[in-house]
Amino acid sequence: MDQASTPRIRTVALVGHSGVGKTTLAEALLHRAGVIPRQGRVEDGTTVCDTEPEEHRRHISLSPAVAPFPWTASDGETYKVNLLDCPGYADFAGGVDAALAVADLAVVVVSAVDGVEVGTETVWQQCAEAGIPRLVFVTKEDKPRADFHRVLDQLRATFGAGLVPLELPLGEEDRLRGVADVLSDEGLAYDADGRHHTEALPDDVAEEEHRLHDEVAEEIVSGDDEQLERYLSGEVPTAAELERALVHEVRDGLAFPVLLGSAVTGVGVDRLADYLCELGPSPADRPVPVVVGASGASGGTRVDVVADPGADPLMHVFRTVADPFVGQVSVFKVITGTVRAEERLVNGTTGAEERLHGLFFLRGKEHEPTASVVAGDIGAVAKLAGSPTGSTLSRRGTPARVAGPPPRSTPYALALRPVTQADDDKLSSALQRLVGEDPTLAIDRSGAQTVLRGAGDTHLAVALERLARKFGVNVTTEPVRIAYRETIAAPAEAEGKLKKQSGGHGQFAVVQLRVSPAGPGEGTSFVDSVVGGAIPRNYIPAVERGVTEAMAAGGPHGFPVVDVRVECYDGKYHSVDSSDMAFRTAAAHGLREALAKAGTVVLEPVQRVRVVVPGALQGDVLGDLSSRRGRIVGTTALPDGRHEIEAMVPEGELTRYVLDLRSLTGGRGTFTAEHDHYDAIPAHLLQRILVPA
Ligand SMILES: Nc1nc2c(ncn2[C@@H]2O[C@H](COP(=O)(O)OP(=O)(O)OP(=O)(O)O)[C@@H](O)[C@H]2O)c(=O)[nH]1
Ligand SMILES: [Mg+2]
Repeated sequence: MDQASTPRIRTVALVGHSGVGKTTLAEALLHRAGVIPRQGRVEDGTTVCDTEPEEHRRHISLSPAVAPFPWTASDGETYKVNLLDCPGYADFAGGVDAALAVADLAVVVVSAVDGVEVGTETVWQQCAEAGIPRLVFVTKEDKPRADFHRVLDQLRATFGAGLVPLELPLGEEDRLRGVADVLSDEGLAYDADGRHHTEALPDDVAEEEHRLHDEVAEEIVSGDDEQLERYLSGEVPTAAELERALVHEVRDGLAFPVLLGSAVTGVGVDRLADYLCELGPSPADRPVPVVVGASGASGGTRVDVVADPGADPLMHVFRTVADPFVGQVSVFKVITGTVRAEERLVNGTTGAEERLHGLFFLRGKEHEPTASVVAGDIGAVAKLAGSPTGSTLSRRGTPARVAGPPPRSTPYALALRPVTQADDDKLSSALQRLVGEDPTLAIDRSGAQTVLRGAGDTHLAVALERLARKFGVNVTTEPVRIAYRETIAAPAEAEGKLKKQSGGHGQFAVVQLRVSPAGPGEGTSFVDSVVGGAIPRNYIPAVERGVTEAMAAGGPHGFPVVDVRVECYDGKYHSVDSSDMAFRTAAAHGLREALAKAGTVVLEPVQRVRVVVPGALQGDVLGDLSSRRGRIVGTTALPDGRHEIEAMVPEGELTRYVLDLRSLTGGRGTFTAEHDHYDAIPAHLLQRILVPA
């Protein structure tokens, strides 16, 4: 593929609800642009963008795939379009974040049959938060029950002002044969290979098209002062003039053109490519905020960097792939300057130098070598030593950092059990590489368990399949154990005694302990109130150690002991047979005795949960939280009509909450949860959590 110039690059993220047709649309664009001889199918696992077996098995995309193609648009210019085909499934929303962080335009793909879905709303919100200009492509117009008008109404009802339909369908469902161009008032009929020719508008469309043309023209000129003035003086703007005005409104996020077609029949696909090039911003139109002047993770000054191929190189790694052949591949965007093969650049956070061995362009899993990658373009390089996703590389002495997308929460977790010793030996480095490839995963420890955290059950299932396939590590999973704790509700005293004196070097130690409840969250404390040398000073640390170890080892129910004040107020020793070990052991005995006497209460961790849902679903969510022993703290109406519910819910009731909330709210509910405090677990539930000894 020829080297493109920065102003002619268009980096476009395809986003939308799962199964809406993004990967198929990418395939249709690549085929129409002539970079692939045949159009693959998702069902056959033959598309350019769905490359992994895990994707083929599920017929869904799991991570953002890069697929560039050259396009000569109707303005006669040749562009390079970098498609970023994003996953639609909720668990993989992190992949959308990563793509939106480097895209200059998003195409929100909507099905002409299913209309606006929850995934459509989610990506629209993501684009709005990332400040990304948007087009809408209504696809699947060839399918039964396709209804463009219904979908357009839904789009306007859901997303408000700014939706500008530039096309109307000529026929729909199996009678789809083309589109009416609303700016030029022409009919465009398509033949079998996705090429169109103009024709007069058929009567059944003409009247509506003219009405829509006027509506759209008015909407477009109202966003452009100069055009508005001429329009009000009775001048009719040409299609080209309207398109020119639209360019700015799209770039400023004021207008969202709506196009239509079918990725299977090819109707409208070439027009989409034209509009991506003619209406979409180039990288030079969208300066990138960069923090410069400070090596390391903090400090520095924020500047907006404009993509300039002549400037010093600055590149940002937005994706990392563990490739079976070349090892680790880092996919990057050149923020400014031109990155050349064999260049040496420095990681702005770690200060480490990286040598760029061999650059290439990625298309799905295909690699196309290149000597350089210019400002605004997307390239890839293998074997960077220490620059994971999110890293920024620049010339030595000019450290810089590009802020990546905000980290996502990981509400779903599983504990991993390696199948064999070999698996166990490889586990931790394999997990590091897995997380390196997918930064929306997190590794954690809960007691002795190794825990993998992510967005949901599919996310973790895919991660474990990759762990086995890519890194050769097999594991089984089990639920993450909840970190229960124990404490006492009443004071007690007990003696801890160790006496083994049957000739030779014996062992002797006696401690008198008093335990009393401390306040919630106060932790444990040890007080030495021994007087008169009943226990020599040098043995007191051993007593304290014995007490602390016994509390960590667990109370009568086997859970670590918290919020207890332990006082050692007396004891006995033997000048020969006493030792640190003897007092440690006696102290541990004594503490267990005292806890058993006092009686312990099992505490469960309680999380502060904030759930955001559409108002209509608030009641269901409140009821569900109460059924999880949740205590509602409050509810707040949000400006966008949604409601935030705050509640305290035992952690043990939330292990599958991300999945349950998704099904309860049809995917429209989101939540965050953080540890807040411990609370006594109700007696009737104690049996359920006790691990059989
Ligand atoms: N008839 C018809 N089917 C389509 C069209 N576009 C996609 N499909 C079918 O819709 C299904 C889903 O298509 P995908 O391209 O995988 O959808 P996606 O948006 O990439 O899905 P995710 O990767 O899960 O987000 C496949 O069976 C496609 O064959 C279209 O324009 N017309
Ligand atoms: Mg897909």
